[in-house]
Amino acid sequence: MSVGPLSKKMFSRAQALIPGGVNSPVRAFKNVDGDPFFVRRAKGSRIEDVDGKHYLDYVGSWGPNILGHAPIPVTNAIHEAAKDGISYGIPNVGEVEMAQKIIDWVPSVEKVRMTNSGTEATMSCVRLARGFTGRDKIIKFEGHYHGHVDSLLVAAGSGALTFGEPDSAGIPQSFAAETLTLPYNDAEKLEEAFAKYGEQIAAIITESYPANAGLIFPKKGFLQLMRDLTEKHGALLIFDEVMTGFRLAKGGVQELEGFTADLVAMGKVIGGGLPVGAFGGRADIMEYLAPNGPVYQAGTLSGNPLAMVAGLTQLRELEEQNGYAQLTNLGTRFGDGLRKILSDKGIPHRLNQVGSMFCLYFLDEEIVNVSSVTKQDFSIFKKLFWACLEEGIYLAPSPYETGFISMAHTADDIDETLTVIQDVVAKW
Ligand code: HOZ
Repeated sequence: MSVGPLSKKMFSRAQALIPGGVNSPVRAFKNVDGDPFFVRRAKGSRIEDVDGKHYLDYVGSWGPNILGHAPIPVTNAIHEAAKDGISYGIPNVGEVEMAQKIIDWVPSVEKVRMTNSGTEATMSCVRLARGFTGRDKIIKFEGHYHGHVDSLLVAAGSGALTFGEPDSAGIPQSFAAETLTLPYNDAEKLEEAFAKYGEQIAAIITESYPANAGLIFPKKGFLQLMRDLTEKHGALLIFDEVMTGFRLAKGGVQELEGFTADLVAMGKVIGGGLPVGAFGGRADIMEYLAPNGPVYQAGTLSGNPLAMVAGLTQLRELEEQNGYAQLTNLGTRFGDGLRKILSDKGIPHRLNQVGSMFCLYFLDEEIVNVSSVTKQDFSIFKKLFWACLEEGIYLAPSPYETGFISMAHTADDIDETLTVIQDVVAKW
């Protein structure tokens, strides 16, 4: 199956003008061996492409659209706020309200600064950790993706895994040398790294629940081990909650796991679909930032008034509509239904799902890190992806990406999706 003629035409034009025809590699559909469709509009749980075909969307702009596409409270709030100015570059009230909301909701965050993306947030956390500790080395885990930050684009997940180039060209060896990459969920390797380099390690950075090599959960005790080792050796623990923050619970995985990090990177849901990131943590560490401290970090558009209002409105709606319970119900309905369909058909699989996030793996073993993920037969995923797209179900176009359900999805949407998948696999 391929996409419609107008999408094809637009993609040819885009490829002549934009590298690969896309502004973020994973959008190019390379990992499903095809070309992308171009969106015309989106509303609620559905997208319409330029050829007029409709899709039930399980990508949701890769996470931010937790209320669905173009939710009226958010579009109204943006519209109203825009009348008073689109950007000031001067402190505005929305920034303070957003800071208050984050500090109220996210355990461990005592002070917070806004950025324009999750990449900026993780990059700033790493710089701050280095500035605060006076050390250079960072530990990251294989298959964890923290945006396209130089020192973190080593053995990274998401697009970097997709294209089989874990180490991007253009990153000096000397930068990469300061990044120690370890297999996730491997306690022994983590202890060894601290035994060897403990005095030089500024921080561990970890995705709270790794969600860029599918969706992986920490083994029992692994988060605590990170906490204990960082404390013992005077290093910081950075939690990347860009994917999970505000999506799984008000306080993200820190709340779910009853766990606190020193610094937290946030993004996606917090911006209501506009380009937003944030990072925060212990006040004594955050005070190292300019203008109070020696670590420079800045942004002309950071704390943009429209982005603040969009994010605040989205968070308010989530709270008022008891969103997390609703999302968990939908996620469970989807997960249970999908497991049953695949089990009945005897298709080996693992479906990792928490709340409204999920990833389907076509192998039947516990997924502990990126080595487990790459064992699966990707051709099965591709077959499912295209068959679903044909029937108007848009799954993430890569087996390394996590799927998202929004509050605009209904139980009927979930059942429609399950029926499509059941019909698809019945023919296998
Ligand atoms: N895995 C990425 C989100 N964390 C996909 C989105 C992108 O890189 O454009």
